[in-house]
Amino acid sequence: MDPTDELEPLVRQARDAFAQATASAELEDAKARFLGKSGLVTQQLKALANLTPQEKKARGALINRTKEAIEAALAARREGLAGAELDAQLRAEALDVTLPGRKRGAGGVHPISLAQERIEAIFGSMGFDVADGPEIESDWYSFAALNNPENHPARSMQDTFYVDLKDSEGRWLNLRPHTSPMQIRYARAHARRYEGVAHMPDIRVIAPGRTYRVDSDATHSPMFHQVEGLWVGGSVSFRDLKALYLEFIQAFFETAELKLRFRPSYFPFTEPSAEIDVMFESGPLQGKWLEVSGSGQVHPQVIRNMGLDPERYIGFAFGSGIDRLAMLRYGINDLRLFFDGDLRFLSQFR
Ligand code: 2NL
Repeated sequence: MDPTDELEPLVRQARDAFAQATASAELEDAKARFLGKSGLVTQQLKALANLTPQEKKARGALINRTKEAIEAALAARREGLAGAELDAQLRAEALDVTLPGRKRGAGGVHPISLAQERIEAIFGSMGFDVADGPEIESDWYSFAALNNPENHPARSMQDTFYVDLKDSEGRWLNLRPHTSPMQIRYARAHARRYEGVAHMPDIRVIAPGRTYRVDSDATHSPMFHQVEGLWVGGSVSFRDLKALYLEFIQAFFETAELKLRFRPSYFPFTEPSAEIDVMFESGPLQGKWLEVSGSGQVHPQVIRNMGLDPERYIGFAFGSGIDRLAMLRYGINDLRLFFDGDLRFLSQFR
């Protein structure tokens, strides 16, 4: 009998066990069963002790060949498994390099800011300066300079936000309830600059920005945006205001198919005063008068508070809500959408 064949089943058994191992750890377990300290091959080697030197030689050689065959099978299986494991890992960690990259979200300009930028550009094109100033104001700029009577309800804490600080006259500072204070500041600086000069250039300015009133519901926000306009000169008239506002509103809404209506009203800082209504002659807002602004001839006392002589200078002013203009222009029906910060809304203006 060929002694080689006697241990052949052991080699086959090892090959089968190695083939069945599907992970490296299982393969090392299988190895231990054959080549380990008390493995089947080692048991064969220990059994040599009972043989004669003659027998030992032949048997030892046979066991060594068997051991080499098993080690070769083990090495082959190790290589096979490592390859399979690498394949599996590469499959699991596969990168699809053809996927589009992750974009950094692009920001956008808020619709109210878009509207304000349009307003600034339109009035800028008509020779108006854009004035910007403090949102925390003194009583004088917010109320007194604008001819507001001492006990006017607008000055009450029910209507105006006050700040826990006082001005130089000991009156509480407020969050400006309109941007008129900035126009007063601008007009006073202008008057001072041209004091004693024979031909003072007209004051043409708009003051857009944040304003504050104690009011909060579907159509009022405690913080809102206003644009006021002021035109003061030696011979400005209501028709200048009418032409200016018509030009502005047509440019803002990008249509000449609209009408303006000046409806008598009252403000402490203008006399006479008028509400400005607009009616679109086409489009989704067609046929309804919509209030878009207050306006009027600047009250002589307010002209005086600008540091100018009301006998020499006449002025016209208006005040419009930017939020309302933006709602009309972009077809927005709820003011609160502007301030919720919902990206589904805001991203539509990117
Ligand atoms: C309104 C009313 C108006 C003005 C604002 C104004 C400013 C100065 C002097 C005189 Cl510095 N007037 N601004 C005039 C009339 C009306 O706004 O309810 N707007 C939404």
